[in-house]
Amino acid sequence: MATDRIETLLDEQRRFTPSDAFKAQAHVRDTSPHERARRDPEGYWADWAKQLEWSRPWDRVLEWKPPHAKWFLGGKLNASVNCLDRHVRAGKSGRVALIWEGEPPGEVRRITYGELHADVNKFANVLKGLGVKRGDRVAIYLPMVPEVAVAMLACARIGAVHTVVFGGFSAESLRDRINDAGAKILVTADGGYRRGAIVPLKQNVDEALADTPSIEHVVVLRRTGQTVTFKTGRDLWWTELMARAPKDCPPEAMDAEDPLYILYTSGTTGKPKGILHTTGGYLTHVYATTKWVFDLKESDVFWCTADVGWVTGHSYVVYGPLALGVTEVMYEGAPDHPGKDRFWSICAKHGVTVFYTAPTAIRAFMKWGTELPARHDLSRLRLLGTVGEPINPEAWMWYQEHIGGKRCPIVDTWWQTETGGIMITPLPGVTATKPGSTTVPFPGIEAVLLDGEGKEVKVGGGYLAIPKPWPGMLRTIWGDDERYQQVYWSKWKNKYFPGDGAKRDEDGYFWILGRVDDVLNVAGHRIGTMEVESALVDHSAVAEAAVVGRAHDLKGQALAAFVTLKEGRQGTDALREELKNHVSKKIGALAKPDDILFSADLPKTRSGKIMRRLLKDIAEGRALGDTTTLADPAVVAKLRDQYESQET
Ligand code: 7RM
Repeated sequence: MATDRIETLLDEQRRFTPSDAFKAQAHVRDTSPHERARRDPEGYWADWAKQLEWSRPWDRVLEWKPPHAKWFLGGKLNASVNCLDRHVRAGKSGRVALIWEGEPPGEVRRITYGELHADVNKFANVLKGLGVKRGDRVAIYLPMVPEVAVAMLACARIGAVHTVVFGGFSAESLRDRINDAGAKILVTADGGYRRGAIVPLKQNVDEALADTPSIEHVVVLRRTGQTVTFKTGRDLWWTELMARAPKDCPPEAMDAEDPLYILYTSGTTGKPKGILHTTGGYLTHVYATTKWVFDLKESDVFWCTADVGWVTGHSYVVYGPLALGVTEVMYEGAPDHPGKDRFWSICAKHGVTVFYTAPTAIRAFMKWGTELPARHDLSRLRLLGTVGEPINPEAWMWYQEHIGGKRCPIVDTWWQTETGGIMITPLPGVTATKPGSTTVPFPGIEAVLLDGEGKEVKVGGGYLAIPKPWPGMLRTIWGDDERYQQVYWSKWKNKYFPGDGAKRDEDGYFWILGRVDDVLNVAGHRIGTMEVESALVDHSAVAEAAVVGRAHDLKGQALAAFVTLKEGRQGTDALREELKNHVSKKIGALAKPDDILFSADLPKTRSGKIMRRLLKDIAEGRALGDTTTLADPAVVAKLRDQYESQET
């Protein structure tokens, strides 16, 4: 405890100020935008919105009827026009939008804004030809290939709402998302490459589609060339449809508040939430943050390593960078394929200048050693970013030294699927950074810390809260506005509750501590404990299950599952494997528990609540040395009694 405290104090004192050289070229060099935004937040956001192209101007910037906000009311625009047409019209059609690297080494495609524009127009016509209309939902289950951006922007062009499902999710997860969204079309591929192996996307699709009444057609992209089964009438090849599609597709004029996409994210129940984002405010928010947080210019090569299946891929691979018209890298595969220096070889080869990744990746790079980045020329890098989970100061320092060559500022950006865009972050030419702190809110965003009673904490620990609406905020949970109100807006009056705990230091800097609800963050991926528990009890041997997060060096958190078995079932190693695979099949490999602990009973409070703190202590080796003794009900009972007096 005492050393923790000392380290904290040291962290708070260790500061890095942007160099004069960085400052001199930065978009933002002083705190005047923070002040301007505080004085007139609506005018400030309207100035950002004016940098986009609208086919009709808005009548009003903001309508706030808590907990529902509308931004840029009456305004009309199209996201694909903002990401493509206006750059083409500005004479930038020859500019490279995507430098794509396939996982198999040597495979590179350079796609210009002009080419992307042409493909998006054609694919928009493909979708129209399949009967997709404004407001219809289209599910996308693709690997990290340029076509994923084409499919998303084609939806945006015709006013269809996309819902991208991460390729690592299982058939059942895909089915549930398709059904919740009521998607009419599914866009997928024969397979995708991952660590040299093939992810059988189409096979998962066939399994999922046994029970998805809303799906009318499946568009299949040929990526791996493996043989797949085709259902005549339902399944169609991407290339064949594209070859026949008309070239031009006039964009739909969308209302600023028309839905752009639904993205599912884990919550505290077993059922993922369909986060709904709309058009005008979202695009304004991601445009502004892409420009200022990543300080992007024409000369930059940006690389955000996130998969498009997550919100980071939506906002900082597709909509933000393309709205800004920059050149960016998109990489299909794993960071350690074929070698553990793949990311650095990509950075060197394409001259990446701004690089954005997750702490879990940085910790893996640390483990793999400094020799790997040292082998490559990373001198073009000028700015680094991180997102997804708290970064430990040690990893921050390593990133700064071994990737950034001590010359690159680091932007540690806090935000969520729900917030749409970055919320708390340094501005790289302005903000002094402290390793482990996300620093201060982006101009135009407010954030506070509240205690259990909802009183503001100026310095110290508390719950993070966002007291004012912001342009990129989620508008609702698809099909369940009551849940939207309950999850995010019922803790305090008219303040958004993100579910994170944080502390604030004397300088007003935020240090995000992590989730305070039953949501875990495993390797930067959000997983609900309930989802994993439901998957476990779905197995015929399991009577009851409780899942907790335990500290993990690389992943931040790992999943520990406590399982009680039905009468007559034995807790064997074989069953342990079977249960892990069962979860993988139900949800996806990302939710596979790291540990399965068989327990005679699950310790519960008198009111029947599972004692998660006790389970966490057991999983982390504090409460019980030898976990096998959990098979003895007397041990569980004793632990429960010891802990119950401490639980609140
Ligand atoms: C973008 C994204 C959101 C949750 C959020 C936090 C955690 C994200 C940071 C962070 C500490 C950060 N969306 N989180 N960024 N924690 N520092 N810079 O990750 O919806 O998938 O996850 O991730 O707990 O609530 S997400």
